[in-house]
Amino acid sequence: MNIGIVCYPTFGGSGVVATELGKALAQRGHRVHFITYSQPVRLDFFNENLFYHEVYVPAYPLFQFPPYELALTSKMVDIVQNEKLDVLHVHYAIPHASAAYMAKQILRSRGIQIPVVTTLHGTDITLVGKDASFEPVVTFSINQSDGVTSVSADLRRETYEYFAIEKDIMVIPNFIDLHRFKKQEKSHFRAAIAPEGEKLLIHTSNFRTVKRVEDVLRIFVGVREKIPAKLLLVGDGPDRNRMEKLARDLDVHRDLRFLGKLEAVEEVLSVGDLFLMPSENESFGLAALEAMACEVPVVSTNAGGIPELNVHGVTGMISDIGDVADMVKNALYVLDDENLPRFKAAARARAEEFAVENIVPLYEECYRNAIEAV
Ligand code: GMT
Repeated sequence: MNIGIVCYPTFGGSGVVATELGKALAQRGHRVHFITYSQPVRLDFFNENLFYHEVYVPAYPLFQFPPYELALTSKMVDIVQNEKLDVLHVHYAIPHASAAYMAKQILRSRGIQIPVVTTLHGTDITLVGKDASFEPVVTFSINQSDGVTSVSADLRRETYEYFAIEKDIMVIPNFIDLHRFKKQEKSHFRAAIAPEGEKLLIHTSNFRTVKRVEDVLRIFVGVREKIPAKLLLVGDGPDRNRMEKLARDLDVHRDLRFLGKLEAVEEVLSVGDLFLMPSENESFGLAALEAMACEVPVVSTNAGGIPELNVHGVTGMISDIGDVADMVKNALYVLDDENLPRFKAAARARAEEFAVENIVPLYEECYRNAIEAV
């Protein structure tokens, strides 16, 4: 197939899933055209089946808000028509699904039919999409898609609960490249970070409020009171400065490091003993899946789709949102030397169920259905 993928090109989960999907599809012989405003961060290699088309928004003094959606629509029309795409797959409803709807109408007026598949990733539904500023457009553009997928059953449930959706939503979970995400030999790194054999806790996120990074620090404080431990925080975002200050106020700053945005996150995960995901909202939890693939068990909340990934008592432990005391107790249980090897092995085994090879055929099936539907 000749497939167009529209996504955010950033480190965020939806952009990572879209990029990894495009790479996997290209390896399976499809031609994949990425359409977005800059080179996706994980689109970092050459493949004869991969193409990248940049959306350029011309500046004009009248525009207080550059009309990205219009430039994106025009680019979609151009690429569908000239590259003869079979299907357009947009990741994250806002504004990609409505731009795709507009592109589809323009193409129809030119005698070209293009099926649109929309993948809902999370905050496009649970946070931003519900806002009255966007809800009518989100509802309409989902209903106008020829195929709709969500990354967890919980996100599908929430979409039906809050939006008047008439379409079937197919659940296609996040997936992982197990050749890239596996435990690597990084003992020199571990020795540098935890020279006294301390347990190593890891958190990666975009440091937004939904991630509750403050709870990460408070869990770490509780764990460190009982056992020697270090904490690595990967990523960056709005709450980072506040968290650096809080770490100093809590007097744990010497035992943790903020590593910023990292491309090779699997190298850091390879030295971890426990991954912390105390999110308030998480449609799937790709970051936890990446950790599990590197044999790192997860202490998480029960938010959104996390329980569809993290199996309580097997791959990690689950607590209510905000219950820091319970997460401290759970972390200590998982980190106990009697329990840790079992949790590590189970985390990897669970991650293997989400291997890219198992999940990508589901998207191919969805494309075929959408193409037949138009
Ligand atoms: O986690 C984020 O805030 C980024 C966000 C995104 O849209 O890029 O991630 C969402 O999509 C990921 C890929 O499907 C999911 O694994 C994340 O759980 C989801 N984040 C939230 O629901 C908060």
